[in-house]
Amino acid sequence: GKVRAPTHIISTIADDRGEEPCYAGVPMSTIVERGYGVGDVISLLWFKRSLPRYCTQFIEICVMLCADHGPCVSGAHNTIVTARAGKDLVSSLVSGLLTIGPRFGGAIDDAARYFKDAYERGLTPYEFVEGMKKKGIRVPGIGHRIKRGDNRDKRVQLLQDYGHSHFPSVKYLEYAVQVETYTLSKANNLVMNVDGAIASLFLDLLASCGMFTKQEMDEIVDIGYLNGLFVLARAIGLIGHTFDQKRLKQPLYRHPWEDVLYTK
Ligand code: Q5B
Repeated sequence: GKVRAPTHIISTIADDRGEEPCYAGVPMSTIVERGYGVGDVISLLWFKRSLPRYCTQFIEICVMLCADHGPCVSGAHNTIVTARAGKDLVSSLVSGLLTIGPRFGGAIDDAARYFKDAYERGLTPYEFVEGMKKKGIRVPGIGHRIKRGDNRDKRVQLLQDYGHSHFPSVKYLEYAVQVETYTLSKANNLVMNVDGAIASLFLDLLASCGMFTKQEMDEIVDIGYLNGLFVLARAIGLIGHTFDQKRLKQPLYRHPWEDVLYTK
């Protein structure tokens, strides 16, 4: 009889065997005919379901807002130096992507984990922030090198406005704002940053859109899907920086001696 050989790979998100590829069971022709956007494709390939338009639009806004933040940030700097060393597109791109982590752009997952845990345990912002300080952990999603209480990040404002006008509930965002109010009372640079805004609003999306069980939400936060938004978005800018340097025929970068403190 027919005996199925054991497979070496299990895959549940995409199928390329038929006439056209399917993302989470949705054929490519449907994706094109219905005018789906990149937010819909992310919702199919990452979350394995079609999310309501206000959710996919939120995903697209995150991608657009995080696509680039100028040449001076860690990722763009690495990409520019690599492109100027004559390396190819992929090398320039990954050298920038590799800087994404707990300090730069990759604080979204930890912000979601800590905000969710603190909210569920009913911690006041004071208890949460001071508890983190005792553990020697910086609050992820809080703090910025150039943004201040009197020079807020417009991207954070745009995300908050979208959540307030489209989401059924913004309880996690409201908690994060209370945390920010407390951290700002300690230091003017401790604003909610773009990672913190995406983290708290994504918790609200997961909790209130009616498409995820509590167990699914916990798994998404545990696995850590949300840094993927920044990685995906910033790749757009890093590719742009690579082309920019090549177009400008920029020479090999060498950091000036005057800007180094040589000491023993
Ligand atoms: N302090 C972001 O630090 C930064 C504190 C804190 C408690 C905090 C820092 C941090 C958490 C990680 C995070 C995402 C490293 C940032 C991004 C994308 C970007 C980037 C761009 C883009 C900045 C001064 C004093 C010290 C610290 C205390 C600082 N942060 N305390 N919780 N979170 N945040 N990252 O300015 O007593 O003097 O020792 O790690 O959310 O990456 O545009 O650049 O789109 O590309 O270097 O927006 O906040 O501050 O290190 O001089 O600290 O504040 O303990 O206190 P800074 P420092 P003390 S968004």
